[in-house]
This record gives sequence, C-alpha cells and structure tokens, in this order.
Amino acid sequence: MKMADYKISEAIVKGNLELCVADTNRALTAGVAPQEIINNFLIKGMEDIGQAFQDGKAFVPNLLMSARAMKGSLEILKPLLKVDGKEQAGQIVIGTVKGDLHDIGKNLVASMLEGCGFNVINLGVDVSSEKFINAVKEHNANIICLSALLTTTMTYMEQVVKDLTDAGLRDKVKIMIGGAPVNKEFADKIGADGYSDNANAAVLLAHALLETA
Ligand code: B12
Repeated sequence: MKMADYKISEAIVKGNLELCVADTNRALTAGVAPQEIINNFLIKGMEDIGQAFQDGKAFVPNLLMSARAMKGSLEILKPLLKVDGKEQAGQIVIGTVKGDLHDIGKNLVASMLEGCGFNVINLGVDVSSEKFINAVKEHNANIICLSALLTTTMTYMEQVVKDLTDAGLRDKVKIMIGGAPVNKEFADKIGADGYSDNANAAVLLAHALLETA
C-alpha cells in the first residue's frame, strides 16, 4: 500500500469524520507510524483546508468540520504516541490569549505535545494573564504556550511575558508563542523564547527549549 492510497488528508479537507477514522485505522494496521500519519496527513489536511479558506473556496463551517475529522484521527493516534515507561517530557500550560476565541490550531498543538509525552494543561480560550500565571505556579510548568489569531490580541502576549517577569517566574518557564499573525521577529521583540508556525515544529521546539533549560 502506497502512502498516496490513504485518503486521510482528503477526508479532513472534506470534513468526513468516518472516512478519516477508517483510513487512519487502515494505515495503522498496515504499519504506518502514528507520527508519520500526523506529519503526512493530518497537518497536510488542515493546511489544505486553511489554504482553501484563504482562497475563498471554503468557509468557517468547513473548517470546523475539518477540525472535527482531524480530531477523530488524533484521538486514535494520541495513546499510541505516548512514550512508554519514560518520565513526562515536561509540564506545559497552553491557552489562547485574552480576547481571542480561536482554538483549532491551539488544540492541535496541545494534542501533539500531549501525544509526544508532555503533560499539557489546556486553559482554553480568552485566557487572562492572571490565569496563565496561576496555572504556571499551580502546575509548576516549565513551558507556557500562548496562541493568538488576531492582530488585536497578539499584543496581549507581551503583557503575559511582562506579568510573568513581574511575578518572578520568567527564569522558571520557557515561553512559546504561535498563531497566524505572529512570527519570529515578534517573538524576539516581546522576549518570548520561541515561535513555531505548526504543531509538529512546536513539539521539536518544546524539546529543544527544555534540553537547553
Ligand atoms: C476558524 C476561524 C474562526 C472561528 C474560530 C473557531 C474556533 N473554535 O477556533 C470563528 C468563526 C469563531 C472566528 C471568529 C472570529 N474571527 Co476568525 N478565523 C478563523 C480562520 C478561518 C481559521 C483559523 C484556524 O483555525 N486555522 C487552522 C489552524 C490549524 O491554524 P492556526 O490557528 O494558524 O494554528 C496553527 C499555527 O498557527 C500554529 N499555532 C497556533 N497556535 C499556536 C501556539 C503555539 C504556542 C505554537 C508554538 C504554535 C501555534 O500551529 C497550529 C497548527 O499547525 C482564520 C483564517 C485563517 N486562515 O487563519 C480566521 C481569522 C483568524 N479570523 C479573523 C477574524 C477577524 C475573526 C473575528 C473578529 C470575526 C468577526 N468579525 O466576528 C472573530 C473573532 C472572535 C474572537 N474574539 O476571537 C481574521 C483575523 C484578522 C486579523 N489579522 O486579526 C482571520 C485571519 C480571517 C480573515 N482573513 O479576516 N474565526
């Protein structure tokens, strides 16, 4: 069976949960690695539907259906990604910043991190700086992940960095940011430790930051 024979990405683009789940199981049975399914099919499917949306060929309900299909597949893969017998890779607090309700990408990042051995505390959307800080303290987090999809809310990330510093926590926690409007320059400008534009790279970044921590 060739990789191209699996219709997982297409199922995501079409928002077809049943096909997505069935083909994920088919690929697993044939011995395709879970990580490979995520990298080659899930991320590609979400990228394709995102592009279709940008081009005006898909609409918000399509995106939500796609995310639902992608999640169906991810639920099957997540337990298989768990690192057996090893210690948790780290404690991560993640959330979409205050004023922002976008959570599809953030949840994708959270699931990938969780699947790759991190203990993830997902605070949801519209998360205030205070809530982030309390969660970092409560869970003794080594990484905090901030997501924003709006140019009007990305600026709040700077506030979170500042408040973490004022709370004396800046040296204890690495800060990762992401979301469509942010980039490396912005991450550097606000004093974050890293940025990535996709869920897969977010996992690599988290590992890299903790090894150097
Ligand atoms: C779906 C969507 C919605 C849904 C959100 C549903 C949900 N549950 O998330 C709904 C309909 C609710 C919505 C509402 C609004 N939206 Co909207 N929305 C989108 C849309 C179409 C897709 C976003 C998405 O899910 N992409 C797919 C995911 C997989 O990609 P992603 O989020 O970028 O995440 C990836 C990376 O960025 C990265 N990543 C993300 N977070 C993080 C975090 C970390 C730490 C790391 C390392 C990486 C990382 O990894 C992810 C996975 O690969 C975008 C358009 C677009 N193309 O981005 C507009 C968009 C973001 N929305 C926009 C707007 C304006 C709004 C509204 C203000 C519209 C309105 N007038 O009501 C409201 C705001 C509501 C609010 N207060 O938040 C604008 C923003 C413009 C701007 N520059 O500020 C966009 C760009 C559309 C546009 N072209 O105008 N929206």
